[in-house]
Amino acid sequence: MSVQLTTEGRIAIVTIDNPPVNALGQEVRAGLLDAAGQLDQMPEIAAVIVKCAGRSFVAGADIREFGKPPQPPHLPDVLLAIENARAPWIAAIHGTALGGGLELALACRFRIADPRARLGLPEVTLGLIPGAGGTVRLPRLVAAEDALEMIVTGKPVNATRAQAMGLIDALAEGDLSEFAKSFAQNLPDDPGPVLGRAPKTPGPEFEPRAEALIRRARGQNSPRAAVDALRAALSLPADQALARERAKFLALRDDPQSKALSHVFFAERQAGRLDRLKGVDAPELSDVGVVGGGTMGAGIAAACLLRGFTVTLLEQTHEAAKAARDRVEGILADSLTRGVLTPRSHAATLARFATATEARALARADLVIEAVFEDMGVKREVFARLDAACKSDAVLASNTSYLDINEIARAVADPARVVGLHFFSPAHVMKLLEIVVPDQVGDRALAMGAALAKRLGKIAVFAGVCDGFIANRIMSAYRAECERMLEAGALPWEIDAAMVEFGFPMGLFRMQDLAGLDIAWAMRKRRAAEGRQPADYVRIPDLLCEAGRLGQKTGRGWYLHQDGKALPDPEVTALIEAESARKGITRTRFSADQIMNRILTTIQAEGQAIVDEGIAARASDIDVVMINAFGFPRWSGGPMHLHDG
Ligand code: T1G
Repeated sequence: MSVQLTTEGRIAIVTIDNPPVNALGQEVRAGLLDAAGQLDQMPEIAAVIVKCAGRSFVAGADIREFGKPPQPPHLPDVLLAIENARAPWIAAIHGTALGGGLELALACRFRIADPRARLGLPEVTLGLIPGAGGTVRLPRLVAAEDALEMIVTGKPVNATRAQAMGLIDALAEGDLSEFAKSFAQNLPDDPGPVLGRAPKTPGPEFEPRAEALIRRARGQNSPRAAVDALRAALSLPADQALARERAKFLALRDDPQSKALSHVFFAERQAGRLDRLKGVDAPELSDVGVVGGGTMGAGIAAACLLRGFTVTLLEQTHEAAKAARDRVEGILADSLTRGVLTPRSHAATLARFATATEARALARADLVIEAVFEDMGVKREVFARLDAACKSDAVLASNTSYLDINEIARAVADPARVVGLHFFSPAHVMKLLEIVVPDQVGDRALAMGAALAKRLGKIAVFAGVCDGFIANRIMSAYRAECERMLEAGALPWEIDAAMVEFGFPMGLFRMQDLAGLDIAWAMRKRRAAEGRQPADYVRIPDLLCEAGRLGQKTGRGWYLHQDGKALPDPEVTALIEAESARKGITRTRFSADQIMNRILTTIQAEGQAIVDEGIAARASDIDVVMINAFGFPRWSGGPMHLHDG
């Protein structure tokens, strides 16, 4: 039974038990409705506690039911029965109350929460809006501006904030169940059903913020629908507002964007799975070593520190170690400024950080991540040193973004302990982590990589060994296609505009100016030296670099950078046109659709090749990589989902 009803004296307890996250599937909805009906016939019951077994309160509707015909009883009806029950219901929340889970709590007369709980309405992240009264009940409990943030951004709030907002009535002290029973025996004055209360009056900040959130949503539909539903909740009688909300919710359920976003939700969880790891326990992981304290190494060290690891960062000299420490402390100071860390947790985090110049300082590390200069000789020398200095079961990882990890692994006695962990810059911000699978890697090293990703809150994708793994290999393919379009008639800002219009946060050339053109230039020169230059090689990027145009850091790259703006540059137009002429190409105009078709076709073809070669385990992994590495619009579902139509 996924819903059990028990009584203790005049208190009834309704327990939801639907692993893994107590989603509100059809059986749970029916169980709740049945319990409400039974309790209305039990006059001896003075109050009802609804709580969940397992690790969390209800995490929402069952996303696996989306795309299927909705089955009765429908959640809004179940919640109305609870809201109008004879005896007041009290939601006892632990873990997370999300989506329909929070809507269930909002339909209760009172809400109490464990201090570590989080409460949110993430429906917009799935291309939906709350569909069971969330947009109508929430602004009857909290300020309109707070309701706006929760509903339109989908970001959860912690229990302390929830209490301050008026979303919950009390923070549980000690055991949640015992606290709930005590609360039920000493109920505050009954404020009546939430729907019977007047909505809060929005302040002057409400509309400007609402419009800003709609603009930030770019091509996604649900944030605008969420704002519209909230505006109705603030101005219409509750029953009319509920009807508006339900109509918008059902329309969004049929919108391709919600199907795409549900696809991404499950794809991101599946990407971190590898059949060979089924049944392999996550190894002990608390002490991390990082070798190399440049931008990547410092970012990786900070990411690990921010998630509670002890970190030792190894550099070659004391000066380099000091510079690395400054970089890491700068990131942690920013976390303190942004409130991610409190002064106390900031001090505790710093206490877990050490730098060193001798490899023996890594003797206790469970995992060591190398992030030194991208040169095979340098990396092999580092791994040989780690092999001697680290404990025998330490996993050794390389952050290399394109060198052959199999060759790196051959530098140690037991290659089974070498894995690739490819972070994206900035490492403490970007969600994606490519776990690269060398030929001789052992399950334990792979499981260590997966455990690290989970602890860092990153999205892991397993990648086979090839040039660029998954993300950079696809990026190289569509970058080459864009460069061919430059020769054929397009201009950088036209290609970037088409990509932004499609939903990318930034176009390819603008992004290259930001990162710097010299990195790719060095790689192209190396490939040329190895005789690996393609026949249809486009010289235009080299011509820019040879002219000293290395991107934003030199004031000129693909764009002219002035006063913080990236401006089309006639000099670049002239350089491109001259190169087309030199190759005897008659330039033609490209529409935004033509540009995006060529980019999408290239991405999809390279993605399919990566799957066919077994570099990626499944097509949806390509979607996960493109969305989380390069900002491919999430609401599209990703290039392979789009291709499947
Ligand atoms: N429905 C179905 N399965 C779910 C689920 C859900 N809502 N949430 C998680 N799972 C599965 C997930 O696929 C995985 O399964 C397992 O649970 C553990 O998840 C009416 C319409 C709750 C914070 O958007 O944010 O309510 O892969 O790996 O990292 O208005 O899951 O093991 O087989 O993520 O500890 C709104 C989505 C729905 C919450 C836990 N709710 N879930 O994170 O574990 S729409 C959400 C999460 C809605 C109402 C509307 C997270 C989590 P498997 P996990 P986790």
